[in-house]
Amino acid sequence: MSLETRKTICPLDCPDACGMIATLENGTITKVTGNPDHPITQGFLCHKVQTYHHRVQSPDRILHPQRRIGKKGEGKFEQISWDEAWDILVEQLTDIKQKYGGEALLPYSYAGNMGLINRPAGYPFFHKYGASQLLQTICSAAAKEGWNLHYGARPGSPPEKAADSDLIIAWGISAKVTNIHFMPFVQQAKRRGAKFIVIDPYLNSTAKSADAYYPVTPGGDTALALGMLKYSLEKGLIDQSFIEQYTEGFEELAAYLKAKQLEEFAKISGITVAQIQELATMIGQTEKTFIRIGIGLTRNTQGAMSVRAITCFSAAMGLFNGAEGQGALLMSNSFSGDSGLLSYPSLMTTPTRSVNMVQLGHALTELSPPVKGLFVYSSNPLSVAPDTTRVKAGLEREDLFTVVHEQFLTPTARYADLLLPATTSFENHDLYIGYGHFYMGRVEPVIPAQGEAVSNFDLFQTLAQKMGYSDPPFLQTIEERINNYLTSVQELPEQQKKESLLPGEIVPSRLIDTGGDFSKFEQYRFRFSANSGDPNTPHIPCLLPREEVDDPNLKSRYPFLLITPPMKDMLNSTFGERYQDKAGVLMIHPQDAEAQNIQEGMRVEIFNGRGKNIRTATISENTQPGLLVLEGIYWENEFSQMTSVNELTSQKTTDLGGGGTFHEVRVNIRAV
Ligand SMILES: Nc1nc2c(c(=O)[nH]1)N[C@H]1C(S)=C(S)[C@@H](COP(=O)(O)OP(=O)(O)OC[C@H]3O[C@@H](n4cnc5c(=O)[nH]c(N)nc54)[C@H](O)[C@@H]3O)O[C@H]1N2
Ligand SMILES: Nc1nc2c(c(=O)[nH]1)N[C@H]1C(S)=C(S)[C@@H](COP(=O)(O)OP(=O)(O)OC[C@H]3O[C@@H](n4cnc5c(=O)[nH]c(N)nc54)[C@H](O)[C@@H]3O)O[C@H]1N2
Ligand SMILES: [Mo]
Repeated sequence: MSLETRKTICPLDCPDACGMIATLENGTITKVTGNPDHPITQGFLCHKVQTYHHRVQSPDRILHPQRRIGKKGEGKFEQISWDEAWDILVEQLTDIKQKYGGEALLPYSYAGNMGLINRPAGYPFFHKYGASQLLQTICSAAAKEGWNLHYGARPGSPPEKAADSDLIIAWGISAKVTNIHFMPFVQQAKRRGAKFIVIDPYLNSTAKSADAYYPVTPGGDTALALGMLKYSLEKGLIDQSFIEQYTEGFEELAAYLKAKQLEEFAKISGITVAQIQELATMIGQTEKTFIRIGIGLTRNTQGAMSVRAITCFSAAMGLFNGAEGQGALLMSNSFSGDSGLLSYPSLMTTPTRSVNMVQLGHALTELSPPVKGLFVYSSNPLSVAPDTTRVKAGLEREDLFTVVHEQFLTPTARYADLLLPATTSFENHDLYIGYGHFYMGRVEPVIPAQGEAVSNFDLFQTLAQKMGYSDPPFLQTIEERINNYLTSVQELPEQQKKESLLPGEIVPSRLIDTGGDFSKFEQYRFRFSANSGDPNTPHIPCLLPREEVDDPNLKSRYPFLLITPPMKDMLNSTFGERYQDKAGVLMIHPQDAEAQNIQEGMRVEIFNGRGKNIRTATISENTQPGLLVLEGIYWENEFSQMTSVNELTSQKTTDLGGGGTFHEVRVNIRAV
């Protein structure tokens, strides 16, 4: 028997981007474990990825090109050869372009595979073709805009710093679910006596392990951060010398805070005045404070504002001296290679229209001139995009040509006219970085491509050639694209910059040494200048109403607030294939359950004007009265009566960045 191990990296959309070791027995992967040499992975993997090889080698994988033979959505296909698939693609794409123009084709992709090369691999092709451009805003766009407005594009603090902290705050992040490799640093700090605090609308699994938990109202973080800052200002807890030395524009914010009552901030945040005072005092008195900011708190119509308020609060408290145990981490921003060397925007001869991916429902049903071709890869929009009733109405259109490049028969894939087999990351060459840490790694295939599956890179290189495109980017091999890109990555250690990163290697960003020290960057701006952004954006963080939650009409019809955070054993809708016999759980407070006559284990319909989702009730004090929690993006299945969570969410976007508002939803419920 031949036994060998190979190093790879987890491709999933998670801050941790773990180093993995795959064990092969006679060419079959029998085990995957965490790479002990990866400084963040530290030898362990999350529960869902410990069996990642079962997904890679699953008998349910799509391994051959297929053509639809049933009705759209029925999921009936017949196997065809790649030659036939290429013929259909070239014919349809040429026809769409000739009849309606390039913009009638809409590419739709996100982060099924975070590989730096494979993730944007379709871009050169779609630029050359002249397709509509997809604004990839669904996840972190609001977080990024909120951070950059005052900070500039500077990195976050390395997570390792939290190990030396005396106070760690997980703010809008369920680290035990979505960033578990942050937790060992928390545990290390706790062993030294540090306190761990969670700020979240519900008592999630991370909050259960915290020393204190503050149940903020969804979207109430701006009020909480500003309330704390007002109190700190009054009590002299702010860091005056840091403000003078490294920041500008504090006066306007201070004047705004002075003119308001603490009670107003308390009411909007859902946190009592006493708790605001307690939390602000604790932070003010603990020099080594580390704030881990989540993307979760940005998924509402004041989401970027929340990030702005939290970063302004952090800066005023002087959390950025670069001192030991001190800092804030939203996203690491630890490598900044030239993305043009991956996406080649220069191939676009005339600028084409942009479509926000959050508004796919609108794009497929109302956009004019209409979308005639949809090319989906590395995403499952019928599960993950908001307002999926509209998405489905679009996918059902007989005059829409839909291509889906996938590993599994997802709800979206069932609507494909042409279904193409995608490799998994274990079959690819690629580069990975983690958005919650400061390391980059390179991988080569662990196993050969399964069946007739092709990587995103190979799909689009071949398609370009079939379409007769011969520009240099379409002639590159994957190694050439990787090495070419690496030359542009300034943050690589000198040796790798000169000699290129080797497969299996994991290296730190040079930015890790800055450790979140603000003196190394430009001034921090409490007041951003209107010249540098949208004139409607307030210059300082401030209280504004939220579109759906504060709408009086919706309030009377849909009395419950809903948030839709991740489930531990799924990654967005990835692994949905494992849970096709589950509708998922609705978490409801005992008071609400009683008022609505809902008992534990009952089937409940959660509904609003957009759609519905059927789930099983679990009655729990872990949520607040009036707040429902639906964890997990389960695929629509017979147990949920073919409904799914994103029928309930809206196409409204965040205040900045055009992001998704998945945690700002009004609904009602009834037992079914
Ligand atoms: N197991 C698992 N891990 C994942 C994912 C997954 O689906 N499953 N998804 C991955 C992806 S793509 C991403 S972007 C990250 C996201 O990971 P996070 O940054 O953790 O963001 P969310 O998971 O959306 O929400 C985190 C927490 O924010 C809370 N929250 C919601 N609204 C608010 C609010 O207004 N204020 C505050 N303070 N908290 C709020 C939610 O209740 C939840 O507990 O996780 C990644 N990791
Ligand atoms: N209600 C609600 N909705 C949400 C969220 C939420 O918190 N609540 N979170 C949002 C967030 S943060 C995000 S990032 C989005 C995520 O949205 P998506 O990026 O669409 O995420 P996934 O559901 O993981 O779907 C990825 C798909 O890509 C496929 N895939 C994996 N690797 C490859 C590959 O190499 N090539 C190809 N062609 N396919 C591949 C997988 O099989 C999977 O079906 O969802 C958003 N939707
Ligand atoms: Mo995400």
